[in-house]
Amino acid sequence: MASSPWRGVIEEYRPYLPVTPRTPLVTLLEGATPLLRAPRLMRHLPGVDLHLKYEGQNPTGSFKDRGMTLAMSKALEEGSRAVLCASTGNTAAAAAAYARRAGMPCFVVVPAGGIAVGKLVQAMAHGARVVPVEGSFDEALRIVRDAAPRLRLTLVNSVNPFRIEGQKTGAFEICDALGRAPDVLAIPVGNAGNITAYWRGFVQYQGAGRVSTLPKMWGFQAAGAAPFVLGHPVDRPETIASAIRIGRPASWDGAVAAARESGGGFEAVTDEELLAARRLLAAEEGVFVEPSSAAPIAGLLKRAREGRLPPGAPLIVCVLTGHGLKDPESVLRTERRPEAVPATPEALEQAVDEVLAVRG
Ligand code: AN7
Repeated sequence: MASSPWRGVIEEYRPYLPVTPRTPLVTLLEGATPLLRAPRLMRHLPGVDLHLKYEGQNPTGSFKDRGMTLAMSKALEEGSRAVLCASTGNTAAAAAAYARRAGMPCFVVVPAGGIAVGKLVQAMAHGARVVPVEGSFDEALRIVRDAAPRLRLTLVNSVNPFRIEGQKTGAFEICDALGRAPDVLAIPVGNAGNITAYWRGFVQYQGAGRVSTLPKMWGFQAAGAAPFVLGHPVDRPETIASAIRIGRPASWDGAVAAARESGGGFEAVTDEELLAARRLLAAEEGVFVEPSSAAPIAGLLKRAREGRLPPGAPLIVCVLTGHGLKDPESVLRTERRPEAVPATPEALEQAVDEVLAVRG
């Protein structure tokens, strides 16, 4: 008998979410993303049983869809006339798509020149009004928090509690797939909503008796935008990973609590380490992510090099937050565009020879 089709995260996890039978459902059937074992990467991580939660497989290509389905459903339930967010790109793409699904106008405020092209075109394609501001994401967030109540727009950043509630379903799916909680959850941290959400999800699942243990929460930041590593906000965050170019995270307390209560912590990785990890992941496992999503991989590789992997064959899950197609330009920093050759079998043969000769 065929298993019943996936109904999206609200229907699948309804008892754990703040919805009622009257809440209208705004969904693109997000969730049910793959949890992939990563045997080739594991060769670089002695003793680790590594799994990848590939959130790039969500409808708009990032984990934001989990939070947006709930935020948009609640906005509709509350009679909202339009939604607003600030974004480094993925929130904007998800808000734009789910707003269309809800039949609502959407306004997104982004740092001018500061978001990846794939995300910008998603927001445009879904008909959002994109407002680039001459400032950082942190300034954009300050502006929308100030303006939302005055303009009577529903704010759908992760300061909206329904965003966090929806995103915690990622933790549920990991536990359901493994039949237990992982020993470590490794996750990129920007505005810190997602690490807050995952921790809440694991704790809630344990409270409901669905799992008996909790993971250590390891948050990874880009070295130039690492307020949690430094212990204070960063005024001019800088990194190639534009998604996590954030200096004043909104969910500061939630992230600090997740790290402290779980016995985890925060670490930084350089842009070079991010790009190298992204490349390794794509080349060895066939999984393509945007630079920020490679942060946990880069962090684990760094710990392996420094002999700081935990003992006891730990089960580690890396949350790969966004699809590689979001940020095609970043690929051209490490890969050369192929040059055209004559349209002859000989030219093709030569190209094949070059590769197979290299491989021996
Ligand atoms: C791919 O879209 O903040 O720590 O405005 O797009 O929950 O902020 C995106 C963040 C990680 C960090 N990976 O998550 C936005 C935005 C990707 C992201 C993060 C983001 P949070």
